[in-house]
Amino acid sequence: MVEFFPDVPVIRYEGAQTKNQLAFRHYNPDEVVEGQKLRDLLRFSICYWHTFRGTGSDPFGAATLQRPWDDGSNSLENAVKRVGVAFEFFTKLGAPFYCFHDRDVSPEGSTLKESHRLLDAVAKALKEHQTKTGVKLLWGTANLFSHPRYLHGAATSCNADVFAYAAAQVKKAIEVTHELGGENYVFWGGREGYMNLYNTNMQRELDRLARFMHMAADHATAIGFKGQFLFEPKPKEPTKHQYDFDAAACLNFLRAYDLTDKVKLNIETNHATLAGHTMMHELEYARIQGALGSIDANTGDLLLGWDTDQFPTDIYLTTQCMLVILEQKGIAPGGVNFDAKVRRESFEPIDLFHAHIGGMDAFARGTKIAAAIRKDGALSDFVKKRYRSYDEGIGKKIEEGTVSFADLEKYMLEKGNSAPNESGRQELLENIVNQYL
Ligand code: XLS
Ligand code: NI
Ligand code: NI
Repeated sequence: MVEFFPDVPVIRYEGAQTKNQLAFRHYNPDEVVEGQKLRDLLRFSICYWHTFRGTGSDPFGAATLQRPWDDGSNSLENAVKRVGVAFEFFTKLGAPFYCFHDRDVSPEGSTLKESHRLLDAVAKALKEHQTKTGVKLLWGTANLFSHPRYLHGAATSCNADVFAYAAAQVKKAIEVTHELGGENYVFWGGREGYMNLYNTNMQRELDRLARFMHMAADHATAIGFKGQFLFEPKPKEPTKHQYDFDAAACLNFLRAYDLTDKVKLNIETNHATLAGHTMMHELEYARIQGALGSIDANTGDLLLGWDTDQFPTDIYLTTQCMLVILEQKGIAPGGVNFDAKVRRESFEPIDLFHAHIGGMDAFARGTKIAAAIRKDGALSDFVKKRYRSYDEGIGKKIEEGTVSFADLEKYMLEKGNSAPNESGRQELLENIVNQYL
């Protein structure tokens, strides 16, 4: 068998002291944290688009990531060859899952029929490699944003034929995801938003987006696909405003259109920060509503301010993610998908390994730190105590909904004044978190 990364061995856990840069220092897949092996808790996934189709081009410059295995063509042969490269990569990294868009694994044909045929051919190769390696599909999705036909959007396009085309593409993508045993299916809006409200009927666009999702859910039921549907928030880019702006906007949309029992959220760090939130905020907001389905692990650059999709190496970030994820006992059937790309300056294939090793180690480390904080109740004890006035007396009655404004007025007139406040202790808690890092 041809090896595409002949100089890279299978990446193993060697512990924090190792000098080997092609080893894990913190990610030991068999290590048990809060009753689960890290492998099962983190469910790492590699994304096909950045890792195997990323070119390093940016608005100012051409591709820099010329891969030795890729002839740069759009041929089926080239696409099938890439599958072999991808599975060698997944296997060497020990990543249990991967994700793709239809058009990153297989080329767009000159007709829809041809595109379907090409996707089927590549899916066959994907399935063979899945069977051979045991690597599984975390989620599939459809690219409804690259082709010029989607310039006004897909499900929200003003052109009904484009809606129909997108529906046909998603129907096929769900079928292929099902065929490959995919555990989830993602909707990321791409161009589902607007550039200018003067030419936009927002009501019709939102109605169409909801109709599209209901049709997708109906099709999943019809073919027996039981995977989880995920909606991925992103506030802007490429459009000025995307309808899937943030977790709160997505949940409002899902609730308004009766989709909450069919669709959960896939939360991405760089999208959270583009929306002016922290990742922890977005995760926590989704979690408390029972909607945290999966994460796209990456990070942005706060000085650049666009969706740079960098690999997550910040231990505070991964600790905060894992505080939320451990609180809901893991992320399955979702996972931690590295929707991240190497910089255009990091153009050698080996950089793909360094990038993923760093991300996996950062998450493993964040997991252990978060578990230690949780074990000691270092934050939760404080928070519990902070809200204790609602555990009894008048607070309890407020929570139970058994008092009215009139009752509270009477209570306060009798009491005269509210109990004194206590310190929020933010600085102390920040110090405490640092003690675990
Ligand atoms: C782009 C999105 C995309 C989705 C899948 O910003 O993150 O990659 O994850 O369509
Ligand atoms: Ni993403
Ligand atoms: Ni992104």
